[in-house]
Amino acid sequence: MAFVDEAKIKVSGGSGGDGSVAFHREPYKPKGGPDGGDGGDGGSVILRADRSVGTLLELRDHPHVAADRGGHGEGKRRNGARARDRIVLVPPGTAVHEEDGTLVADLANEADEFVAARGGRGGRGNVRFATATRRAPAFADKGEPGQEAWLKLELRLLADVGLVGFPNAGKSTLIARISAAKPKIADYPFTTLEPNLGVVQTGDTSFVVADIPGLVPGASEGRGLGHRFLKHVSRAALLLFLVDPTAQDRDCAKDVAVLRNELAAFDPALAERPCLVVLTKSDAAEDEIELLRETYPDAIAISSVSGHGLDELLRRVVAAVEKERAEAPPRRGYVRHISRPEALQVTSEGGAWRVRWTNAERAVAMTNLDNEEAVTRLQHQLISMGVEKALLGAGAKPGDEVRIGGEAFDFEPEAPDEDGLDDAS
Ligand SMILES: Nc1nc2c(ncn2[C@@H]2O[C@H](COP(=O)(O)OP(=O)(O)OP(=O)(O)O)[C@@H](O)[C@H]2O)c(=O)[nH]1
Ligand SMILES: [Mg+2]
Repeated sequence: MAFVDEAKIKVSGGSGGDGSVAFHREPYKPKGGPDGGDGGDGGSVILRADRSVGTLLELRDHPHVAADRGGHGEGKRRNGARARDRIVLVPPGTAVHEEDGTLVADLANEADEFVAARGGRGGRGNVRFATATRRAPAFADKGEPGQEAWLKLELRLLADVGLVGFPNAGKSTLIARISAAKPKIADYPFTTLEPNLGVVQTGDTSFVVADIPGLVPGASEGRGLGHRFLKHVSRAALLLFLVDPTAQDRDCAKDVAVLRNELAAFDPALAERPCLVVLTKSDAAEDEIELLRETYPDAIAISSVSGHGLDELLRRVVAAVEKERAEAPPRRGYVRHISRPEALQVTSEGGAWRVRWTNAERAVAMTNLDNEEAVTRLQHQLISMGVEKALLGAGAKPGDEVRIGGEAFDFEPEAPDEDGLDDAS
């Protein structure tokens, strides 16, 4: 399966169901009271980190995610059904950005959740609008529209151990030998084009190894491929620097210094990470390895072909991973709850007035504009919210066009009255 580490998705919460306009009917009783029930709430779109998912492929191919709308209310005070939330599984390590790049959630651990688009509230049925002076309200709320947003998801693999090395150093061969990963292996550079993850099981400990494309000098300026994938090892507890003693085109004694430079240019913290130097292909390069020992006295020599040195390598890796796990607190994923203070705004727009304010837009969206009573109530709501005052303050004149959300109205200002219709709830 292809590895996909970025996806842009559109999430849409379900709208609330409409409230019902209904009147009680019973044989021989001519005038029943209102009994229209409320609409149900719409479902929310929720992103949840789950280990059963390894890539963002599915979301990249199906970027539109919508939750169902709530059921409509009905007569006899029957409320509409609440829609179920739509749960979208993403790999642990998925970071969520808004369109402008703001990081809003980091779903780092299993079961971390983020409400990506809230469903709309159900509209109230006409039974809820009955008062002493308005016994037979012939209107109800429409359901509130669900939230919508474009989000950018970015996957940072949660590798415990990152394999870092020049192209052809033997990274993929090593991961294939110690885990069930089956990467492509070949005797030319840049064989690996996408990161491979492998789970290594040794005794009671299992850990995740990431094999990323080879780094070359200048990778941090965009040369080669490896740099783009360095983020996948940015959370690794341990880095293995793989040095290929058989390389002919360079001085291998300088490999680790060059690799470390490239890491530092990407993220200085990465260059400070605990690391082990691994001299590869020991079956084919005994003499060269002896020479390299002067530069890398603590290095482990291995052969992924003969198996030489692999037990010792795994022992040292497990010790480092366990030490890191014992010391490090569980990684904190987080969800930011952003509340953007929002002011009522009136601007002129092509000969009309545009009102921008979520509260007013929601009130309009929830009003059935074909119903005169409902429109009267909306007008009183807008007055008590201060919309009329703001329009007058901006210079609106009677008869001017006023746009709120997707609707347009004629401006007919009136002073707030006391007939009990004001309820801006
Ligand atoms: N003799 C010998 N050859 C090896 C060993 N490990 C890897 N090789 C060979 O080295 C070549 C490169 O191996 P890869 O595992 O593809 O190297 P890589 O580091 O993943 O390379 P890129 O993906 O291009 O960065 C292949 O021809 C392997 O067969 C080893 O332990 N002994
Ligand atoms: Mg490779």
